[in-house]
Amino acid sequence: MATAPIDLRSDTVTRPTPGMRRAMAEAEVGDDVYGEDPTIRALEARVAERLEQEGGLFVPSGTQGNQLAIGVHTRPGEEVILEEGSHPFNYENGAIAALWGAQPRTIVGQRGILTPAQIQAASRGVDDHLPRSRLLILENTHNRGGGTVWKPGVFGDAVNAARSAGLLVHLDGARLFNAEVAAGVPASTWARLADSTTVCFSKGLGAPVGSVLAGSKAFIGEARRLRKRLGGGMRQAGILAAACLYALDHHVARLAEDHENARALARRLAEIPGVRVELDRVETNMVYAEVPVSAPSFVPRLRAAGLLVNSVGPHALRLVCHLDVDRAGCERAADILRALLESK
Ligand code: TLP
Repeated sequence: MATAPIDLRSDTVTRPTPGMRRAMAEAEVGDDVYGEDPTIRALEARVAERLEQEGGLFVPSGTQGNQLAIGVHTRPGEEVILEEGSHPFNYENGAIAALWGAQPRTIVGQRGILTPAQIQAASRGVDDHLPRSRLLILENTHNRGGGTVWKPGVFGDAVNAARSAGLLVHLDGARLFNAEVAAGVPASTWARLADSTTVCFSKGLGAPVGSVLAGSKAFIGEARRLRKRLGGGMRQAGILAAACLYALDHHVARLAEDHENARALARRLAEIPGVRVELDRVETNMVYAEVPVSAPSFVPRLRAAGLLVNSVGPHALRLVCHLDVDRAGCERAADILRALLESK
């Protein structure tokens, strides 16, 4: 029997576990557009409490959470400052401009991390010629940065710089629980400093669908209106929220395993002649590796050999560890990659 491929393209590929499926099957549900789904309400309250926010809003995706935040915080023509490799700038299909008419202004960070001086320099003064700088978006962990964790003090300094410049702050915390586990401090350490935060359950936490956008009561009221406009009002979606609640209870602490697996994978890849991995960049569940061949043409060869990864540059691959791949799977992944490179 052929063995199943090892899928390290993303932590979004996880499948719900039997326990999660049972929780989904047993979920109490109602019509959430009427605000009557008790499981969704419970999830929103749990997340809000964990992030030290007044309220939460269940949304289908991290993208929708981020975009609702941008929609509430900005007006057309205003400027959104964000890191050049950030998700909302690169992977949300131009939504900042298309949906809200806001203008992105990017800063090149160090592995996704921005300094107060950079934030200050990117914020504009008041002048009839200039767009109004309105919102700063920070990403934790930073995906393109390597799954980087913002040190709490450094994050605090960035937020202070934003405040001095009169900016609101949104935190894209798609993998905020990875940061929590890696840094050993609660997710609220970062979220309580921001005006809004998105967290995702469909990444390393293993739920099939679902994110929560958190913020003040007034912010959530506005986000709820915009969610309806985007067609994001869901009905008996407690069946999905149940998976997210299950993930909060059972899948947060185990993220440490994914982080250890990523480090082990990175070390093994770094031993392959011609492969370059910055080991100190592996802070959570992601490994970025440079290979001595064309990454886009290497990916289909890896797939044929039973390893799925994404190419993210001419020579760059991204490998993401998650709950569906154990240590042995990660080691096998490195062995497949080595064997193919040696046979080239
Ligand atoms: N990231 C996905 C792809 O879209 C790139 C991945 O495989 O990593 N913020 C961050 C930091 C993300 O990494 C992602 C997903 C999102 C937001 C969007 O979440 P979804 O996919 O739920 O819209």
